[in-house]
Amino acid sequence: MSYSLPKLDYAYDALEPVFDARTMEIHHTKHHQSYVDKLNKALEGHHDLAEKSIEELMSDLESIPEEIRTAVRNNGGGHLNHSLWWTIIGPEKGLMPEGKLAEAIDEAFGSFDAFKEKFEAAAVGQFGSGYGWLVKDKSGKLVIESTLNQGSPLSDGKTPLLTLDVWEHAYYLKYQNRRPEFANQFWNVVNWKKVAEHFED
Ligand code: MN3
Repeated sequence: MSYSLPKLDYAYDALEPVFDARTMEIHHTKHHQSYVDKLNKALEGHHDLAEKSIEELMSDLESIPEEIRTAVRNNGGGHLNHSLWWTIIGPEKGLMPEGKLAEAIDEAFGSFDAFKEKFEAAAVGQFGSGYGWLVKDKSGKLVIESTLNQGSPLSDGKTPLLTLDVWEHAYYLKYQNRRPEFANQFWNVVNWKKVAEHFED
């Protein structure tokens, strides 16, 4: 068994004008594919590990043999993080959190606007490449954090709900150095229905 690139539920141009089609296509078919290929390569000869789901693999990095652990952390993280990323964005514009998720956001951050401000600050402020996150911690509390490179909160025992990829490959063609504008535009394409599913899991 080996890992494979997930299909998207929408066309590459479906998120225009927020995310341009060219960026979406390169991001999916080149960047994400490359993480999948390098992960499969790293796991050649480790069939027991390659049988695991990507979530299982990344939630127990300590059990990965040391000689391939860095490759799995980087490329398994790349596969896991992008697999989540494609699901929490979508063509339905202007969605908002609802129900229990909306209540939990208000409770943790005071308001939806306060949450957005804090999340954007975490994502925009991540030095170099990485991600901003909304996660559910072990006690079920909502927390905002950022990770470097392809680090995943799942490897720290947290449940990722929402993420913003702030690697330059995610925005440079359209936004160049304007990461704050990209982060602000991101809210227009968040698929809050999917975020709620991850929250309720
Ligand atoms: Mn990316």
